[in-house]
Order: sequence, then structure tokens, then C-alpha cells
Amino acid sequence: MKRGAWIASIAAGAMSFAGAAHATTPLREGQPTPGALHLQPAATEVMREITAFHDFLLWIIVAITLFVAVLLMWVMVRYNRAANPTPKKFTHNILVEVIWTVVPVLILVVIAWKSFPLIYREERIPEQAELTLKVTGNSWFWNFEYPDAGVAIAANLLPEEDARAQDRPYLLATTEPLLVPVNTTVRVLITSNDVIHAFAVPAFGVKEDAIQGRVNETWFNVDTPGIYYGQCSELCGVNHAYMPIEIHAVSREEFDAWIAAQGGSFAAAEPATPAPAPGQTTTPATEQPAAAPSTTTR
Ligand SMILES: [Cu+2]
Repeated sequence: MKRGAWIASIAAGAMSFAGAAHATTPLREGQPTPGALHLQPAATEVMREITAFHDFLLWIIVAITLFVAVLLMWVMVRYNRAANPTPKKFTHNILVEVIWTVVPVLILVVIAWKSFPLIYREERIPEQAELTLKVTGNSWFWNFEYPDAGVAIAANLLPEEDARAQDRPYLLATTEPLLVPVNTTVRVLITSNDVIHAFAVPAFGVKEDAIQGRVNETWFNVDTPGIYYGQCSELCGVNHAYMPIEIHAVSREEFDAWIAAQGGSFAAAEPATPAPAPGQTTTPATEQPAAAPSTTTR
């Protein structure tokens, strides 16, 4: 009775704590929390699928572990020297051997059936990617660049005293948070200036190596506004633990305002491409009518 009440109060406390945490900091979803189990809440469809696949595998792993544990216990109890003093001498059983070959193969086929389409979806950049983000790893900070807007920032670790003062998570917060618009497919190009780093944001389901002299590609489409944290995920040197990634997923308006505040503009880039285009079209257009009448008159 007493213990039941105690467990109930802990459960209620935990639930109210979780509720309070969500109520006060609705945006801070993309970071590890003390004592938490499972994966971080997903902010992209791909991460949702990864989470579902993880849970599916968990059932298979639990079932196999229980099955093997029960088998072992059965053998230990039923066939020990006391319970079974004169063991049988046969060594082969065709039916059992076929089963223990075919069943694991079927399990692997089912896992492949579920995982291969997911791998393809993660790796394949959607055709309708609207934005290109270039990520460059450095020892030990990140460069982020929107080449189409002419915006480039360098994100360093936010010093501990600043993080405490601003109530931001030390070792995850950066001096220059990167903004991305929600519901936008972002193509990410990843490279490195020195050693191998890895760009990883758990809530996006993104983890890609940053390799010097190479450009790796990945993508994400964040559907939930929020602040998402990641870290370099390749042992890259002495300050490996001090190059976090902080991404704010915001509305398109907020994102455009931020781009403008950084001195960049997609509008400038967009007319810049059409601007030569009308120029180009007018030149042939003026030439063509001139040429066309001349050919017709000749
Ligand atoms: Cu690194």
C-alpha cells in the first residue's frame, strides 16, 4: 500500500515535471535531457521514420534475447548432469538445422526490406530542394554558408559564463546560431578545412562526415519550429567536444529577416540571375527581329 502510493507519487511528479518542462520551454526540443531514454523528439519526417525503424528493431532484439535466454535456462535446468545423467548421443537433426538457418535469414530479409528504402530516402536529395546550406568543419568550429544569399557565419562554442548568464546549454549553444526556415527542403553540402569532422543533428536524423577535399551531401526538412542542437560526431582532435551545432528552425519571414540582418539577400541573388537573363534575351531579341526582317527582305 505504502509502496504503491510512493510509486504513484513519483509517477505523478515525473509527469508534472515533464509537463512543466514542455510548458516553459516549448522550443527547446532538440537537445539531450538528463536521465532520458530513447531518441530525441524528431523534427523531420526522416527522423520520424528512423525512430519507427529503431522501435521496430527493438521488438526483434527483445524477442530474440528472450528466446535465447529461455532456451539457455531450459538447457541448464532440464539437461544438467543431475536431471539428465545419461545423455543421448545423436549430433544432427535436419529439421532443427533447417529452422535455425531459415528463420534468421527471414528476419534479416525483413530488416533489409524495412531499412533499404529508409537509407535511400536519407541519402537521396529531393529534386525540389529550395535552399543550399554549405557546412565546413574547422578545428574547432563550424562555418555555415548560404551561397545563394551571400551569407556566411562562423559558429564557435558559447563560453561557459555566457551560457550560464543567458540560460543556454553550455557545450551545445554557439556564438552564432544558424537559422533555417521550417517546411523547406534544405540541401546540405558538407566539407572540412582540416581534419575529418562530422555534421550531426540528432533531431533532424542527419549525420554526415565532413571530409577535407570532398563534398558530402545530405538534406533535411524541419517541420517543427524550435532550437535544435548537434555536435561534431567524428573524433577530430583535442577540442572535438567543443564544436557544437545550434540551429534555430524559424518561419520563412523570420529567416528572411535574419538573412537581411546578416547583409545577405535571396532577392539580390534572384534578380541577379534574371537580370542577365533579360539582358541576354533582349540582346538576341533585338538581334533576332533585326535579323528576321533582314532575312525576310533578302
Ligand atoms: Cu570535429
